[in-house]
Amino acid sequence: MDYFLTEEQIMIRDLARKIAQEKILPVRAELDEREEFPWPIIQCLAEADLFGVYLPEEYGGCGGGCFELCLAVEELSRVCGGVAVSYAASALGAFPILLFGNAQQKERYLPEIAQGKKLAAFALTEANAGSDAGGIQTTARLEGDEYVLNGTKQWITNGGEAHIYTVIAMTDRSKGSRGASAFIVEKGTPGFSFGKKEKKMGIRSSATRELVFTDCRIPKENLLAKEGMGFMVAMKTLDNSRPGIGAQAVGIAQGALDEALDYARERVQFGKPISSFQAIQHMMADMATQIEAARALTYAAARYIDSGAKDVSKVSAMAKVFASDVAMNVTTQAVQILGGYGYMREYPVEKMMRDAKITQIYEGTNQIQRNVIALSLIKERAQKR
Ligand code: COS
Repeated sequence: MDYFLTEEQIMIRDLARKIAQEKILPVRAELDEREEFPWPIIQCLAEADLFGVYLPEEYGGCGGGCFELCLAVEELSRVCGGVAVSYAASALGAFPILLFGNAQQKERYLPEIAQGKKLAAFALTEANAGSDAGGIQTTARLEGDEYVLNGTKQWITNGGEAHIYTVIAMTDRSKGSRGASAFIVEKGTPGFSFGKKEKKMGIRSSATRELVFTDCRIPKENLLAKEGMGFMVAMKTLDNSRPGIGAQAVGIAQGALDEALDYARERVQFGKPISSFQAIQHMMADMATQIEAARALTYAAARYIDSGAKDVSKVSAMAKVFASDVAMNVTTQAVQILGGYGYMREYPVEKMMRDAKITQIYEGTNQIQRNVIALSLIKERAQKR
């Protein structure tokens, strides 16, 4: 398919593909096995200017948007979902600053994120507030010129590795989700510490940790937008970043199909390559068709966001839900095509299947995405009448 990429977009895609092939492919199994954060690769992506593809030029970025970010995420994911999410989570952490930061906050934080000198992370989830994001318990109390943060965030991607954290905390619990606010917290701030690194099923080279705030004092200038806008900041951030999960899912699925095709062409049973059997051919045809549909929807969603459209929640959720379900299905089919070999760690498809699973869960479970889509449909219909 031709998605009519500009020269710059082709350059971004090809650069990410080259780094994925040359730097990530040789080490992905080892990173997965050792659950090791890919700092040398992060360095390489930074040197290639890939951390700034979605950021404005005035802050050291390349002037692209969600679409450019998706192109890079897809290529990295095609080889390793764990490395790709370590890269993408920095954008997730940067979106609240990009979308809601004032000029000083943007000038202070975005250039270092764009250069990949510092990673960012986004902290919303807590032990008792996952799908029910409005139920967060972490508090931020204004005392003089400082906010004092207390509470614990759970399962934060890039936790411990990132330097810049955008954190959602309650400034007025009595107001429910309207009492949440968003803050920037830097690593090294007294009272801000990290829990142990989580052991995960997939995306094992990425870092997932708790963030612990114990009377952590931050300057009041680190409030993003206004008090009470934190839930909105979080929702708009997720609206912008969910097509990135779609791109991650498309990449993982494409990587699995590539492996299945190579294997099916070489594997001989009953005297013929298994690619000559219609049962295998139909599986691969369905996999390829699903991937192309997921890619088209993801690209359309990202471009719609970049167009400046206001109500992007529905299409963003659609890209995430569809592509992640495709990734789970395609990677499972790839393991099936490789048979016993597919189940072995020696072949990459078992890792791809493990990596695919999280795309149906993080940045909002697929059940929540369906709620978002359904509520938008109902609202749109009501507005038309
Ligand atoms: N953009 C702007 N505003 C939004 C919004 C969006 N996408 N979604 C909701 N809001 C606003 C609503 O308009 C409402 O505003 P008012 O208080 O002014 O009426 C407010 O936010 C609360 O909305 P709602 O009542 O729909 O919130 P709920 O508590 O029912 O939760 C869901 C809505 C479930 C969609 C939300 O909690 C969610 O997205 N959960 C998943 C969170 C998630 O993705 N977690 C993953 C971890 S982060 S990596």
